[in-house]
Amino acid sequence: DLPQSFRREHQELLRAGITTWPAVQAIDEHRRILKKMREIVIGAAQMGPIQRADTREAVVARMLALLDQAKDAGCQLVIFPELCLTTFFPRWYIADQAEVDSWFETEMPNAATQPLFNRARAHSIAISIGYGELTPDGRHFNTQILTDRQANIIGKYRKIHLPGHDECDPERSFQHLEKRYFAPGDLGFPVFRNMDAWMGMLICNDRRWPEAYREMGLQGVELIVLGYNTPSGNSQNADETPEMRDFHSDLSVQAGAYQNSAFVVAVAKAGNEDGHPLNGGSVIVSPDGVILQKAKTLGDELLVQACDMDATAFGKASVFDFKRHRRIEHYGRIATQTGVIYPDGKEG
Ligand code: CDT
Repeated sequence: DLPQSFRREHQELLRAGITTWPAVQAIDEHRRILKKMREIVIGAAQMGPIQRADTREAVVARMLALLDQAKDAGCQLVIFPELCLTTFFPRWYIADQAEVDSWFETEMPNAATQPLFNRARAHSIAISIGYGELTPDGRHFNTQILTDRQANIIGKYRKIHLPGHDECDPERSFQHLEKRYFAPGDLGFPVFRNMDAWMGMLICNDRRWPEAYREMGLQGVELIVLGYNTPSGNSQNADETPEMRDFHSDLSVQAGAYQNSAFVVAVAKAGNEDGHPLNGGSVIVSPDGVILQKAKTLGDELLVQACDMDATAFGKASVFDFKRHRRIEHYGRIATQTGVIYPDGKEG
């Protein structure tokens, strides 16, 4: 009752003159390991809306249900959205700092999230979750963490590109006060060894910046995971449709994946939060920039895809072989200039 593929390979080896059974067996096992070892079954756990009044415990119960579903689907790694334990609070102007702080976590795991870590360990599923981080010295970050399959936190990323504004803006149809509530991340764009692959994280608006992907591409990243909360409308341009915003999200993620020959998994918090709609459209994208899976709903929805990390190798060795093709002598502005300066010296 050997599988067909095994029999076929066995026959090929025999034809090649390798006739002793232990040798055939060893070679076959070696091939099996080489072929399979770097496949990771990934779950993108899109989450539906979280209302302002929802407790973290209620949210974690939903995340546990997604984890159970992921276990049944054979997932080994599950990614949850940005700020996945609470509503997207930066849409509110909150004057009272104690109230602001109530949207943040002072430790991870904590009482509310410990069941998530316990379930992930029991299922042998690595997880990535986003949350507001309040450090012991009083700093606030928009943070994403990554665990191994034993639920140990092996990586942390703090969002670097913070969109929006830092003062209440009555001209806007709703607020986006990330610049008020968070400090820019101070950890750079680290890449971590996890599950025999190189993994990195981004958070929401970061996905629109090619520099963010390239920083990790230059560290050999093979899988980038990110969560997002993207309002369905533009608070300063009523003509921008949800479809256009979905297009921009896909465009950015597909380009980042292709140009760095890495898988990218982008996971939304979606749906209507207290009257404020968020786009869905979570995706799993291949190193060729192709969308392999895309969410169909605005609710809790699990996308599942087996991703072979070895599929990142070809692009990295050919068109995006950075060592051979990049011309850093011409990239000076990228790291030394933020805004536009026209050739005549005027600033944009
Ligand atoms: N969460 C987040 O970063 N959202 C932004 C909204 C941009 S509009 C201020 C995003 O890039 O999707």
